[in-house]
Amino acid sequence: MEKSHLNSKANEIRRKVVKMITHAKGGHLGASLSEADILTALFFNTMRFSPEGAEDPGRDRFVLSKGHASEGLYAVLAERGFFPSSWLDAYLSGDCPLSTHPTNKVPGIEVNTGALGHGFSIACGMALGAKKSGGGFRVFVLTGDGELQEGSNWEAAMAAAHFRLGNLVWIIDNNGLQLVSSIKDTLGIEPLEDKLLSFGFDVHQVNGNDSAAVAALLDSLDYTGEKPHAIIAGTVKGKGVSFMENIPEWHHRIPTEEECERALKELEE
Ligand SMILES: Cc1ncc(C[n+]2csc(CCOP(=O)(O)OP(=O)(O)O)c2C)c(N)n1
Ligand SMILES: [Mg+2]
Repeated sequence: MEKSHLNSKANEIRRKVVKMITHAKGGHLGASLSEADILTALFFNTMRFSPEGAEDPGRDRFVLSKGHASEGLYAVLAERGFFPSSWLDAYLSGDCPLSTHPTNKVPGIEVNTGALGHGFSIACGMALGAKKSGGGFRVFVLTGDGELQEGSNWEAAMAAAHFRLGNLVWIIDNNGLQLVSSIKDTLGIEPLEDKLLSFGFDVHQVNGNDSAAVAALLDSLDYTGEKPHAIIAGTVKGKGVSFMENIPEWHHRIPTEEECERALKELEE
């Protein structure tokens, strides 16, 4: 997809997320709106991964370590044709395979996530596997920023540098909020850039709510080098809906029908 179309595609993803969560009366709205542009850049621009090649051993891999934000990923996968859009309407109902957290029963999803702090380690293992087997694929992992309070991420970070995983990209959805409050008031993670540099990463900052900018950055990385990449993606939790942006309760509040309508209207503009 042309980079100039990515931002409107991300907005379309947001509309689907709002509808799914309102209809199902469950999910994590703020987190899915936060990540929409990053996922759009990955799945509509960067990754060599398509429904036809879903089993191809050389496909790029993606791990949504912040698995609670499953709705954004489901909407993107449906739009890319991994499964029918009707599944989004059935989210959380009956025997629909789409549950609150991602599982590999869903086409396009590689690993089960939701317990924070595991996805980055899994992604490191995948990237190491690609290097050892000569598989040549790249691995992209999206963690939250609050998620970085889990110590396992820092073990994974050490391993990524030690094993020179230049084919690994760690994207941090840096929205400043976690479940009920801000990260800085709970357990701060700053100075994040200095930490990542000292761990041996090739570090970049980007506006994570500008899908075209994320895509351009991902295109510019050297995936054949020795340094793993880390992207600090500045985002807003609840992005795109004025009355949800930066409001902690929208981590998992469910919109009323009226709020849903208002949100969809804002996302059309
Ligand atoms: C190990 C673990 N502890 C707690 C939770 C509950 N939980 C779900 S989302 C969340 C906050 C995550 O914040 P962040 O990583 O910043 O993601 P965001 O929603 O802001 O994108 C927590 C604590 C969990 N899923 N896993
Ligand atoms: Mg966060």
